[in-house]
Amino acid sequence: MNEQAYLDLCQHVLNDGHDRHDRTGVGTRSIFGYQMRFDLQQGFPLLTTKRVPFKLIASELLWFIKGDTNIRYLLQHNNNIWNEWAFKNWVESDEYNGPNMDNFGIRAQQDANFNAVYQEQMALFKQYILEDDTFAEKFGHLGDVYGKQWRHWQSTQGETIDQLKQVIHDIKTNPNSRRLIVSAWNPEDIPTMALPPCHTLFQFYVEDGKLSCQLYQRSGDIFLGIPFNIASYALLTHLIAHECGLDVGEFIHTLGDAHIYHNHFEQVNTQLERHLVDPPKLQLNKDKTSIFDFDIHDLSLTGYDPHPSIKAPVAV
Ligand code: UFP
Repeated sequence: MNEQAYLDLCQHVLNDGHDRHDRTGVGTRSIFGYQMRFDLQQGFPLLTTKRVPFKLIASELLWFIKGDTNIRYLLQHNNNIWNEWAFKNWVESDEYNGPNMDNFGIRAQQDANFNAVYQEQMALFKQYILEDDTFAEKFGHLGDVYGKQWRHWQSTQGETIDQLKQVIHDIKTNPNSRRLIVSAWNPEDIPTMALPPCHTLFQFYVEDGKLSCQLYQRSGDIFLGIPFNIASYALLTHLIAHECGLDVGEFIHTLGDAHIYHNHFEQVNTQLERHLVDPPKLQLNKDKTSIFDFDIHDLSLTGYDPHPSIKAPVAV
């Protein structure tokens, strides 16, 4: 079973990882360099030992594919995963005249009174983004994130490179190529990015009518981040295979610093005690041929009957 590869990673890091300090101050147990393989013919690799929210993963991926970097699309799909980054733009701007929001991330976790005020401001922010075009244009953009690098990489010559379109064209016309690569790691942009890309580079490989994809992820939060990343790239592989008239092969997940945060140990142990169930299956709308035309209603999962979700604090 595909999911066993993920559970083996968890167990390996718990047993053999190094306890280290990290940027967030939480501390992790970590290893360097690891690889998991998921045979996409065996079912869609959304974890079953805890519920993982597929719709959030799908709407975020469609947002990347569109080359969109404004959170408005995500909010229209009830997806709040990038809100804090855009909210920061607003509360640090001259136009913000509400209560002080310095260090809102940490304070909201530690102080219930502050959290209530923060939630109010966040609700207002979301409303403005959704209802006011000028406001959304000003404060909804996240800058140099995945959508920009995949679809609108800026060259020093002032040209825009559409890596995703190019790689799809190359898979169709030159499937044996060893250059089927999309890179989100743009050294020039790193200093101005809130979070330098975790999924840094991916490559495709075509064999026997099947499309495989390998991702190099420089940094992986094993409990919260990696389950999302596996499903996101599995979905991307399905979508591109669909457009190229190929079957799906494997998703190969190669990790740099793979870590479990010290405040996730209990959750990981709970998950490790659970039994695997059959993975779901993915259905794509056959009437759509280009991945750039897909929307959330063109994707569905059947047979997803996981164990309940497990809550854990996000390290910021
Ligand atoms: N992280 C993931 N997957 C992602 C993402 C972030 O695991 O897709 F965006 C985690 C990895 C790490 C933190 O724990 O977020 C990023 O911190 P750093 O930049 O210090 O590696």
